[in-house]
Amino acid sequence: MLRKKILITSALPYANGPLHFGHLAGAYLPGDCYARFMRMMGHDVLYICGSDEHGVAITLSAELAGRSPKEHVDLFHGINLAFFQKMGFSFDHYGRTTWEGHVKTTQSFYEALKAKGHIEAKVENHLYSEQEKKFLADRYVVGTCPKCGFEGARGDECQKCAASYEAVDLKNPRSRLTGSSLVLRPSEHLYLRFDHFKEALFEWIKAKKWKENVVHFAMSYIQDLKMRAITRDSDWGIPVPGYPGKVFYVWFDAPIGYVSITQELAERQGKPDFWKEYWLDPKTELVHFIGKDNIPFHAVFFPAMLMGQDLPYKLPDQIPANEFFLLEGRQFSKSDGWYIDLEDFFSKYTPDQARYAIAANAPETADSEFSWKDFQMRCNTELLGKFGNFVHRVHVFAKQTCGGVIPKLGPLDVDDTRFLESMALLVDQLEIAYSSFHLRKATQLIMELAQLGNVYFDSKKPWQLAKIADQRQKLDTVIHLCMKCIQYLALGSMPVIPGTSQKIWQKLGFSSDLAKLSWREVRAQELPENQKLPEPEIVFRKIEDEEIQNQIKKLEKTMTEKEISAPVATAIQYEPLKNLISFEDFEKLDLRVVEVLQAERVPKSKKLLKLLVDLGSEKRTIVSGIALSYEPEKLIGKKVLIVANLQPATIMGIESRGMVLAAHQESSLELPMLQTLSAGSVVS
Ligand code: B3M
Ligand code: ZN
Repeated sequence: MLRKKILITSALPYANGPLHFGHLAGAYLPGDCYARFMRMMGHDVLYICGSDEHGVAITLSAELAGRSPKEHVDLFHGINLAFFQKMGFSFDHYGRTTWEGHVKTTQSFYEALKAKGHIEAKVENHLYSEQEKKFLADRYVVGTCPKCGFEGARGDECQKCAASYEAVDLKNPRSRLTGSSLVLRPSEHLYLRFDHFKEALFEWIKAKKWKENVVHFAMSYIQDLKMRAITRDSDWGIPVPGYPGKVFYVWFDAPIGYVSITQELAERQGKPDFWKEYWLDPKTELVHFIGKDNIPFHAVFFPAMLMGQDLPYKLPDQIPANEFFLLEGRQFSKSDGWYIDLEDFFSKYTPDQARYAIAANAPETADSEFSWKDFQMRCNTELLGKFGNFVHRVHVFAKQTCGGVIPKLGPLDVDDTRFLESMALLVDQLEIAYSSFHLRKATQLIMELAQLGNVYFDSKKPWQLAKIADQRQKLDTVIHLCMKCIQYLALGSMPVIPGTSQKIWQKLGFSSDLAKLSWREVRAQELPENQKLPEPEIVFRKIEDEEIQNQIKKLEKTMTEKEISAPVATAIQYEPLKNLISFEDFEKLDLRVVEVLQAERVPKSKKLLKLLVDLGSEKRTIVSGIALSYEPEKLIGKKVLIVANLQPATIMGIESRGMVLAAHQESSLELPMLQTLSAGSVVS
């Protein structure tokens, strides 16, 4: 068999928050299973992944969390790496794009593109915050939707009418963090002439036998391929040579991370040129595992960047892109409480149970989901009921009736031969499934193999044979063949449930590390007769209904407690009207006009402003949750309304005496203001 060089990548996750099962199903678990299988097939596999640590998604959430970007990515790089380790991932290297060597590689990609005339500078208007003294990226901007007039519209698309636009098209654009209004300012940016690669990309993709959705997506992108800005105004990212204050756009540097992470590995191994053996060898097979939202970057933009290099970089050979993986029908979302607490999960269940349940539902052709009931079924009916029980009953039987060793294989009858042939056929099919990225199919085949073993065992009734003296040879043969089935189960399940597969391999009396053995050799290997068997042990435990109900209850509680984010284009949700009150009740309220004398942000709070207000007769401090909509300076001298006779309350250590009245609609907020009357006027 030809030994191939296979360079496998899984999309570099943003070090921006904890990863969850939803991520694993698309770009990660399929990649790990493929890498594990290909290694066992004897190929020279290099599996690369790491943290994507630049970009606006990082700076924005770092800012919201009150951390520096560096602190933020350090934190989540650590958390995500630990998660991958817990889940048994077999990356050859899990690097990060803040590695210092990544700067040089990214800049050299740029220099090569520039030298070949693929880079162009262009001046355009961008949104600038005079208060923050910087240009703001889309995600930092809110404003009024140019289509529907919704006032709290995001910088790139309107969450109310789903229109998508450029941030500069928003009316009344404001900073999402400070509320300050923004102005248009010209700024020069560098553009990569992707259009130069249109023909080459077209010819290249045409010859590819990729998944239909990938080809389709890529081709439609190419039709309208334009130049795209590859620089941003920011101080967090890879500096653009000769352009102070600018960094490369995260999607420019992130895929180059695949290369630089390989380079870092090479350096660590003391063979600095080792990376070239993969990236620059035309015989390497390059496989990118990604989620469907990353298709254009891996099938079009990054290949164009590679085509524009002097070095003969490998272009991807396969891009197995998967769909999305939901939790009980909704997107995983920690902030909405719609998630699985992983610490709790791993205190009860094993990584292999999770790997199997995710693989069995892998979102290969359509979105799929993790559901607790399905998880229970996969674990109880399949892993335990079919797989675990078979292994266990055969083992216990061999211990009790075959002297605790692998019994001898005697002459075969028709059933035995058929059993052997059917097993071999399933192993063949498993090879095909793993090689062709059909992980779901692989899990089905594993269960078919286990079921085949169960049916054979039952039909041979070894417990009856054991009672008849002259059936010894027959009995030994049956148990030997059942152990053969366990051997195949260990082999066939290694890529998906490596921990369990190693365990059952050892239960056959082997001490070798199965993952390091050759698939073909293990497959062809005769079971060593009389090999001593260790003590039997249960590999999967039953999951009780109650546990699952508790998990579902936890989620349902979230549903009722939290308002789960409504679908995009729904109508305004009006607050229900409150119960009637008497005039006397109303008269109890003391509403006043006050003038704002001072206003400042409350430290460590994004929402709160501390106001000093004048009621005419006295001055007071009021803490008000309006900082997302009003910048403090803009309020000074303004006359707003307050409830003056509300009991004082201490908010973030500040005594607040009164409450500012504000009108709300979804995430927008506006203060009613008076023009003529003076402070102290009564509202009734
Ligand atoms: N970090 C986006 C994502 O996690 C991005 C992938 C980079 S792959 C080079 O979906
Ligand atoms: Zn809109």
